[in-house]
Amino acid sequence: MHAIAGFISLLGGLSLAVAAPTQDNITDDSHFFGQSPPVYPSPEGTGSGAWASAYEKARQFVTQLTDEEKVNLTAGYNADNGCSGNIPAVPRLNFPGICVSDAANGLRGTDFVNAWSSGIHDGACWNKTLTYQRGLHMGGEFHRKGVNLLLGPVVGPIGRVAEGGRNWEGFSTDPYHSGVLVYENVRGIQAAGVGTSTKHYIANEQETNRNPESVDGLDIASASSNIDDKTMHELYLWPFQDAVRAGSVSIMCSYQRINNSYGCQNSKTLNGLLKTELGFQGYVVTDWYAQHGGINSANAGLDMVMPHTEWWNSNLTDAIANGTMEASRLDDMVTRIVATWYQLNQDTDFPSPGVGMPADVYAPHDAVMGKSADSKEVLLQSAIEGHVLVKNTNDVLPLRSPKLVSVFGYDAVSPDISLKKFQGFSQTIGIQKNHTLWVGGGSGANDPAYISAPLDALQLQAYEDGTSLLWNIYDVDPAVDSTTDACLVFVNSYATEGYDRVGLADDESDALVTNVANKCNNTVVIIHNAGIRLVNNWIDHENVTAVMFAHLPGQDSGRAVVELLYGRSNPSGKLPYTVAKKNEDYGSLLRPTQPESPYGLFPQSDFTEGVYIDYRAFDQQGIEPQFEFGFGLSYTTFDYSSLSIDQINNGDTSSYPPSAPIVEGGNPHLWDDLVEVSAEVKNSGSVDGAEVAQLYLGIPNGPVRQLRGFDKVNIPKGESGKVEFKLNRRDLSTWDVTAQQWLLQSGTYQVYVGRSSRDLPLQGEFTI
Ligand SMILES: *[C@@H]1O[C@H](CO)[C@@H](O)[C@H](O)[C@H]1NC(C)=O
Ligand SMILES: *[C@@H]1O[C@H](CO)[C@@H](O)[C@H](O)[C@H]1NC(C)=O
Ligand SMILES: *[C@@H]1O[C@H](CO)[C@@H](O)[C@H](O)[C@H]1NC(C)=O
Ligand SMILES: *[C@@H]1O[C@H](CO)[C@@H](O)[C@H](O)[C@H]1NC(C)=O
Ligand SMILES: *[C@@H]1O[C@H](CO)[C@@H](O)[C@H](O)[C@H]1NC(C)=O
Ligand SMILES: *[C@@H]1O[C@H](CO)[C@@H](O)[C@H](O)[C@H]1NC(C)=O
Ligand SMILES: *[C@@H]1O[C@H](CO)[C@@H](O)[C@H](O)[C@H]1NC(C)=O
Ligand SMILES: *[C@@H]1O[C@H](CO)[C@@H](O)[C@H](O)[C@H]1NC(C)=O
Ligand SMILES: CC(=O)N[C@H]1CO[C@H](CO)[C@@H](O)[C@@H]1O
Repeated sequence: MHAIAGFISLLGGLSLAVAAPTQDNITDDSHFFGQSPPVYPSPEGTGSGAWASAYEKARQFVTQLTDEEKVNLTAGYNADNGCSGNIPAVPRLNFPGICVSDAANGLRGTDFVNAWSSGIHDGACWNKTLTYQRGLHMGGEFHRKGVNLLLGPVVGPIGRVAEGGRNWEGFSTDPYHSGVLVYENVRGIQAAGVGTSTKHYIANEQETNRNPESVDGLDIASASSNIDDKTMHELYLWPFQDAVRAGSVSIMCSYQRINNSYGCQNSKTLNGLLKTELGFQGYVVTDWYAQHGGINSANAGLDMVMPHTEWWNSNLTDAIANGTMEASRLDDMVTRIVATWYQLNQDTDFPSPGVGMPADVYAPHDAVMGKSADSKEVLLQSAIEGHVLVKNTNDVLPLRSPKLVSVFGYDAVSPDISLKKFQGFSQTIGIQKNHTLWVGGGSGANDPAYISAPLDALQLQAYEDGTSLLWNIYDVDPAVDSTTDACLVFVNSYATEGYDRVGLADDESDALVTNVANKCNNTVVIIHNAGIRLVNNWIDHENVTAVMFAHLPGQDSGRAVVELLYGRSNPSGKLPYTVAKKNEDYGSLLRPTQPESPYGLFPQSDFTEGVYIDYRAFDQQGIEPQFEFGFGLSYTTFDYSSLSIDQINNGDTSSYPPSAPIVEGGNPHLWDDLVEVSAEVKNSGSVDGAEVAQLYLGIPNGPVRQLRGFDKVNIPKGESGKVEFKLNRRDLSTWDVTAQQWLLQSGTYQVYVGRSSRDLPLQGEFTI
């Protein structure tokens, strides 16, 4: 039955059913993948561990509900407020309803909130404490605005496709890095009493054909991400596992299909991987309008539909009456939803859903303060630490009391932000040409309380220290004053939900950089980049002396970059992706999969590269990158020594994890620490700084190197610090398809510790 679920829903989900496709269009034998195997019934939430009390209260609550009330709790409705979605109240039982809203980098579409740094920027910080703090403070804003559930964080897309339009919303192209940060972020946000809906589950790796569409009367399904089980576990599912372990109360299912079955009705990914293997206790909510099936989707493990449903409503109770659905499934859906409300203490300590958030921000409304003065430091620190310095010839940076600084480029100035709900859904030339880029576009955009644009912050600096400034924002070939000490060129690289990027560089920005460099022997390039930005057209120009990837810092953008340019802060960010020397180096993963022409009714995206994306692919194929994953410069230097490796597994080298009841995150023994590694890092330069020490592991039969640890430490000049890494059972294991388990590999594990994925001065090994 499940084998044709995707097919049935496709027909039902689209308005124009012309030239009905046959089953053959799905099970094309030339594809090595079949369909997602059926996994039924949907596992009920058990209320294990930390959920016990919340489940007890939720079960009690659910016994008091009528059928209509139960059905109401499973789907959104239009509440005429500024929330991205709403669940109606049950006034009879003092349940006020639920407000859910975007985004993972600040509350979108309202006032009195901060625009935080985006996922890619947070990833570039490599600072676990900061990721937690950023989450905690941002979560506080959602709480004060009565938002029960924050629609984030993002760990899918992870960044398989270099031009992917939403890669900037996630932390990193590495599953371990992404997993560590999503864990901290979920815990931080939820510590503020606001739920997280970690998204987009799963393998939502391109925007092209993410949704079904109708072309010339033919219905084209969304792209299918076809992934083998090993790759699924070791790459795409990995960070979701960390999010579930952190207690993420919700998971958002994705638009596209997995092995030909839609993300929100795929019983293998929802009932199987998420609810059985990972022991997920919260609820699965659709991405907006991502429901394509009725009772099928409920039976496959979907719990809530947004923003509303044309499929469920009384059909759920009809289906129970005629035997197509179990009553216990509906009770489980509602129990999971209500349990999260109790789990986050939203029953006792929560403002009215969406308070002070009118649907139209220009309609009369009360001023409800989301932001808080005590967030200032974290907001600025998270903006600063995500900048990555990649070139600094002869230490031209930091600037040392310059008499004249010239500023160039459209990205230096502030935008017009009078229009709330900034979305910028357009992608034609690859840049935001009229203003600085602090965030990408689409539902992941955010609304700043103010913007510190680079030129604004430089003006303040000039006022403070007597620097003279010249600026020319819109000329592509500006004149340069010959007495200029430094030419700062600000450009950007845009990306938005809804579109994959049109390229990894653009001609106009490259021309601007080259034109300035031809006239100015100290050209410093700062790029606000929503994803990978190639620099090969000018990186070797002798006058391009310094380059900074500034990512998407949020509203403190200009202030942060000036702190760094003037040396009051020392750059400490590292790239969470690989910058290639040329497009072709990304191979078939440069661009999204396109449907076959003229009409591929069921576009197929085969993930045949396995786990070999980003640096794993460059390492495997021996391709020299321009700037490797994990790379970033500082104003000081760090020396590595004294590698120490200790096996602390007490002789337990069984390749299987000890069996244990599944808790959130899966088998709890996967988190048993088995090996401890440490090293000494000395700050050998002349200023204080912070280093992100990285540990890469060569697992027998696996990729050459995979990130399995990082430790960011502040080290004063001349001093040394210890960096420590703990490797748990999952870190050392590979997914065994036959055993359906994470298994340790017997053999020699290579251990590398250093500054980036390719600058690894310390090497050792251990054997299992
Ligand atoms: C997808 O198909 C592959 C190949 O048959 C299989 O290994 C994998 O488990 C399937 N995954 C899902 C989610 O259906
Ligand atoms: C269900 O929700 C709707 C709003 O969509 C509301 O009008 C209706 O009264 C609710 N029904 C019950 C029984 O609470
Ligand atoms: C029940 O589902 C059908 C599609 O199968 C839909 O047309 C109908 O509107 C649904 N009924 C309700 C009450 O939502
Ligand atoms: C049972 O009810 C559901 C919802 O109305 C409907 O989609 C389905 O076709 C019905 N099945 C049978 C066997 O009547
Ligand atoms: C920049 O602003 C001008 C004037 O408002 C507008 O015509 C142009 O389309 C904008 N360019 C971009 C790339 O947004
Ligand atoms: C570098 O800048 C100087 C002006 O400071 C200019 O004379 C020279 O031609 C530039 N070099 C190149 C390669 O363009
Ligand atoms: C640029 O040229 C000026 C004048 O020749 C020289 O004083 C200065 O050191 C040069 N700057 C750099 C960064 O090479
Ligand atoms: C990490 O972030 C925290 C919180 O903002 C900050 O106090 C700390 O200095 C940062 N650590 C490093 C090594 O940069
Ligand atoms: C549009 C399209 O590709 N349709 C194909 C679906 O499968 C049948 C049977 O294999 C073909 O005849 C159609 O051409």
